[in-house]
Amino acid sequence: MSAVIFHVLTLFPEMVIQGLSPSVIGRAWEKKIISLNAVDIRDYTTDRHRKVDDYPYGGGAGMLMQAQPVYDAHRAVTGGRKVRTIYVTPQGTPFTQAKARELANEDELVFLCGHYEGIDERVLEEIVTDYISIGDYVLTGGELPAMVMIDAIARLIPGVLGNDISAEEESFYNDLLEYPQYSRPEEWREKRVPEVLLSGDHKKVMQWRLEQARQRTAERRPDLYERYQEKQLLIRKLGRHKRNNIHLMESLERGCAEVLYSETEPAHWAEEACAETGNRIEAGKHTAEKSHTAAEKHSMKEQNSAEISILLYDRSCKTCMALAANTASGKIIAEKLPEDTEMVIVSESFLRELLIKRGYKVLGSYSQMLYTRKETLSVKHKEIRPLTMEHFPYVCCWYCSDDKCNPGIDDVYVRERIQAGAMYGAFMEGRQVGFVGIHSEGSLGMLFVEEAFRRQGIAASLEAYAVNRMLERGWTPYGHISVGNIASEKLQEKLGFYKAEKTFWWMEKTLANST
Ligand code: 9D3
Repeated sequence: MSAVIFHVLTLFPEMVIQGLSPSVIGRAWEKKIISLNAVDIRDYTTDRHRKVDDYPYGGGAGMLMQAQPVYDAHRAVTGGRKVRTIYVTPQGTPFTQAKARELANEDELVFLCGHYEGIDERVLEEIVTDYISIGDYVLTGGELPAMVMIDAIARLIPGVLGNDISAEEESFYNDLLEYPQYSRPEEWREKRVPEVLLSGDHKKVMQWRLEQARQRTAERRPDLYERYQEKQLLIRKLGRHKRNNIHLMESLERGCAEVLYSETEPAHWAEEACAETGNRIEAGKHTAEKSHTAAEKHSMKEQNSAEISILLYDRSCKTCMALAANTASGKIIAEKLPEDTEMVIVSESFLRELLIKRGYKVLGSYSQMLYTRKETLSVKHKEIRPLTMEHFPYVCCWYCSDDKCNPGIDDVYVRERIQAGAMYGAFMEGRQVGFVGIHSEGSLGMLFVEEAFRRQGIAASLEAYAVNRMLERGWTPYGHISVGNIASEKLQEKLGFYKAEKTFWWMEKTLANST
């Protein structure tokens, strides 16, 4: 993978370069993980006085940037290719972390910085794909906003910040502001560090921090706090069927998923659905037997088992998780599925069928297993550590080669997981013999041990190690195991995992996309 390129079209190129060079972003540039290209729009003017502005038609204060130099500068950078082009403007949509995540997936970005009172609308129509502002206040130009966005986007690119699970996923209390922190000395200007932090009681410390984070958020960001409370309510409701819903709960808890749809009181729908079938039976007793095929009966049972319908979307890995209490909400969910969704995890057969009609295909069926205890596991095999890119060929050799065995897994994905610090390897006297990983949507998986090194507890150690890493982050470890992979199920059970009653289907968007 080549470096992600940030082009900036501006009248002040040195401002952008000098602003970003001394920072972490500058170091990433040196390491060739990213590349910065500041282009002086003035270099592209055809005016012999190097003029790039003129008066606005219809009158009004100030000057406008002309279309021609902007267009030619853009053309010089893109060579006519379609490249995501962001006009930084006070008239744009506010920049958010979600937007940063979205843009971090691009290989190349162009930022256009305006000056004077703006830019001739015609060139904007030709080249701009996104209009973005950084907030409701007035600056003197678009350079600082472009730098702000580049900083926020670049730090999400694997390798820019270093090799641990990214700062993004690191935070314990997503959706809340950070708790207050203290360092030495214990007492400063008669202010003591809160006693609980000196107690050494890890559990108490966590509780105190969560409470502080809550209070702070409620006080300073009531908007965030309201969303947090709504999510917490959903998590509590999903918790009534924890084994079946842990993937949804964890996505919400870890803050990686947006709620695109939720319906927590569909009980009356389920009743209606039952009443309907009931009526049908009353209306034509002689056809009643025939009208209930095995599939229908199964579907009715499914309809009654979940009292929540929910659609979650993890933008970073373009993965949806859905739970539908009944076919009516199933239809709503199928409709609300974002255009760019690549994977969907479902557990209702009617939802699976709806998705097949929408151009998704089943990758495989899986059992969901979760580890609900808080205690870390003992890791017998000692040589286990996070993988770096030097181990990439090994993982690819054993994991990406077999398409049938590992659907949906490719070397791009493996690279991303390693760089996210989410893969761990087992070694024997320095030689790698296996690995395990945490998937982008949060489940434990990718377990592999070389044939010659099996039956020595290395797989169990790898799993235990990954479980411990997840527990450290305050996560509930869970994983998806191919239905029928008894060996893996047995291993998980031995470690203390429980299996959900439901079966889960992983579905992938097919190229031939029907509507
Ligand atoms: C008189 C109309 N002004 C709009 C409020 C004109 C104007 C003011 C400031 C035009 C450009 C600018 C310079 N600002 C940006 O280019 C800019 C910006 C900002 O000022 N605030 C927040 N986000 C951004 S992104 C680009």
